[in-house]
Amino acid sequence: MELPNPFKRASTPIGVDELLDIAFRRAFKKPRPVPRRGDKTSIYRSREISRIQTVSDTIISRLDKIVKSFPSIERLDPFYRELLEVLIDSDRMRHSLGAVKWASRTIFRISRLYIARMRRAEDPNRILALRREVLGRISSVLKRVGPELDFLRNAVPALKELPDIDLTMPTVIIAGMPNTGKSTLLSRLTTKEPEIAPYPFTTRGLVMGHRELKGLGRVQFVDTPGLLDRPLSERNRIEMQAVVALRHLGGLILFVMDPSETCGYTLGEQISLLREIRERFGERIVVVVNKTDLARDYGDRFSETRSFLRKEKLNFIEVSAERGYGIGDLIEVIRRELGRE
Ligand SMILES: Nc1nc2c(ncn2[C@@H]2O[C@H](COP(=O)(O)OP(=O)(O)O)[C@@H](O)[C@H]2O)c(=O)[nH]1
Ligand SMILES: [Mg+2]
Repeated sequence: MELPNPFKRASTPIGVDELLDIAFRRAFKKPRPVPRRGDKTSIYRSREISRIQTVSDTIISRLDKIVKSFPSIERLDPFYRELLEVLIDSDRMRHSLGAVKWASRTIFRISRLYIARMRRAEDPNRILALRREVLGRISSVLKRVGPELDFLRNAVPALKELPDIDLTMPTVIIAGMPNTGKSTLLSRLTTKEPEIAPYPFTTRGLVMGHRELKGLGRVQFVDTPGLLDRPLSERNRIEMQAVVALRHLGGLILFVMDPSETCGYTLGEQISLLREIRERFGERIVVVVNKTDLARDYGDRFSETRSFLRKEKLNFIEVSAERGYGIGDLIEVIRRELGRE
């Protein structure tokens, strides 16, 4: 089953000041022509009413476009719904979209109310006063939802970048502590260009790469920054859901270890994450002992790692993702493991 990213078409809001600027410029710099019929006051009135309409139509259509461009969270596939919970605060997202909807409705209501009042007004000063008042009220409604628009503006780019997942495609999930070499390995194994901080907003997410494997066809490789690179016991309930969501993908886990500890984490810390992931994801794990190019400098820790992995009867392979050593063998192991379905 193909699961295209449901947020691909989500529209990124602009800031409140920018939106007001666009709406006011349209109304005042390039006003719609109004029929030059009737007395001076009615021409004046039509012009001012037309300005209110331009401002409110412009703002409302922008706000509605944002709301409509989001998929309904309730109807998302559970995989994306669970992922959303960790990538951003989905309650906050729901709240923000609700606030934007509220602003659109309120601006519609206020402008209608004032237009009716202006139609009844006979005195040009009164018409002008009403026009000023309604524009003030429209601005203040919009400013009230400024923080919500800002939240969405930050959230949307990360969501749009979520990969399309295919639940039927053979999948390899890459896990391991930060800086052990997961991204480097992903780009070695697939056509994926190495990505630097792909998610500036959340630092969490999924990075995908693909590769054809003989006998298996296209295989998807998923790097999981911020998801499978910290002790699971430090996760809250919602974060655990996302880890669980990854299990929907099934497949094989590559657990990357860095015995040199140049990643900044001790072997002990790496092993305890490995244990947790093994408990959650079962036995289909291949441990990738990375940075073998540093094995000469850190021989003891490489030996310690090997004897631990043998003792635990874990399937492992030694590589240097950076230099490309052992990658061909790793691909063979992956092919064999995935072929054992
Ligand atoms: N010496 C050495 N460094 C590596 C190797 N693989 C990755 N690195 C380095 O380790 C650091 C973290 O790598 P990265 O792929 O970003 O790790 P990630 O945080 O697990 O995705 C980078 O500076 C890489 O250049 C390797 O095989 N040998
Ligand atoms: Mg990385």
